[in-house]
Amino acid sequence: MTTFPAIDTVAHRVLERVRDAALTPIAEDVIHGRRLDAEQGMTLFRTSDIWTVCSLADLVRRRLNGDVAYYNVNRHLNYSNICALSCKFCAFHRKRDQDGAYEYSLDDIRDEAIKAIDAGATEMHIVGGLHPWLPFEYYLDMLRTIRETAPRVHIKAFTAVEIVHLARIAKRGREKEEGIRWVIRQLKEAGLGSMPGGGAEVFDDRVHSETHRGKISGDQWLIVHRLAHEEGLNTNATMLYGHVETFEDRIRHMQLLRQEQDRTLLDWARTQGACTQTAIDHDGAEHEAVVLTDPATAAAGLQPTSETCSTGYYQTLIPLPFIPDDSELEHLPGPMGLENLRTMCVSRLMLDNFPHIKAFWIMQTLEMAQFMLQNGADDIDGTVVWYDITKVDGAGTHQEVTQRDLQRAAREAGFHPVERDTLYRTVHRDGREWTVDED
Ligand code: V47
Repeated sequence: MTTFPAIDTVAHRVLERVRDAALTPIAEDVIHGRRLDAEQGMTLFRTSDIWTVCSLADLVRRRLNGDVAYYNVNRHLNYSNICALSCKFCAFHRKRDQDGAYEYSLDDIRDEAIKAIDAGATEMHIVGGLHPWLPFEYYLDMLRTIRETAPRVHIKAFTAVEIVHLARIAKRGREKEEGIRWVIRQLKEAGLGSMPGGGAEVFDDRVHSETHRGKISGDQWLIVHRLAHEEGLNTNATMLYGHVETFEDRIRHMQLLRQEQDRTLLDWARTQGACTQTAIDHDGAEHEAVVLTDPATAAAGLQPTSETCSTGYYQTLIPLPFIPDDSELEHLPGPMGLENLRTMCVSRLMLDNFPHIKAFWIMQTLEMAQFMLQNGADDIDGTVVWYDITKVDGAGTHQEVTQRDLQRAAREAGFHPVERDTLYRTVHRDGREWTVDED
């Protein structure tokens, strides 16, 4: 593994080699840890000087996470593809009487939990469609079954839209915050450990009505995550890009997430002494921002952990490139490699209060995810095994890589592979046995 030069030296070199003069003030802001605004985000999307964009993202990524590349040993479980919605970008959903429709029984779920233990998995990542008939008890029983069968495996489950659906079927009212909070508490008591970032798509009304009408709005998605944080659960966020949205939509999506994380982390930042700055909201108002990418904050290793933060928070953003195959939007081309790379970089640069940015290898391909480790991403997700939601280039449902594959990908990219658990604690492994570094 080659040694990466000191960050100051790199910053200096980046500044010397900027080819697009519009990027010079942005580079200076990034180097000094100043928050970037929407216009600067747009410049990063439009410039032809991709080298500078990549170099700046890499600088920030190394400042926050050094030479570590995270992966995990997990199993994704998509318990049912039957869905009341018909989002146009989604090739996963089926109606109940349609070919290929399925739902897992509790016995199937128990078998999956046993397989997770046998594989030494630390996490089960569970999401499914909005099933019109399964009762609320099914979801609680699912969690309890896994808890009983595999007590040490972390359950990361249910996107915000599923939580709202559960509030509705539990007759707690889908619009009401108390109902959603009640659902989150019930799920937590049954074994839920955190929430994945799915279903955020792009927070924009036009995109919502063109591609996923009927699904919860961006505002509702953000509220569910806010409530989950208040209930002590860490969550992730996604951005599904490369279909009908604009660059402006992507930047606004990032700004809204960044603003929410400011709210969530402000108390933590004040007590820990992390950098805060005055920032302008997406709608023009001023607020106090938490900037983890500030050089002093990053050098002090100040990142939220479950020990130091009294609430949950966003851990990672996962930019998801739209995969058109078999969806109603199949006529759209979907983003290509450079677009994916740039979006990863811009995400890293804009989301200065997210500790991690993930390149989900299933959607990016392992080859691109490896490259993205050098361009903003510090995590490539896990062994996965079965994945039903998207299939790149005709892949089947079995989409598995070994730990060795993930470690090799990280090493080849010049990083030190570190197995993490869902909460980004280091895992020490001996075959299928593992322990975790407590915070
Ligand atoms: O919610 C659906 C998206 C998401 C397509 O939190 C599509 O750690 C691209 O959220 N092309 C599921 N994307 C995946 C997801 C995820 C993945 C890995 C890690 C984490 C995490 C979360 O995939 C869905 C939807 O937004 N999606 N169809 C498509 N055709």
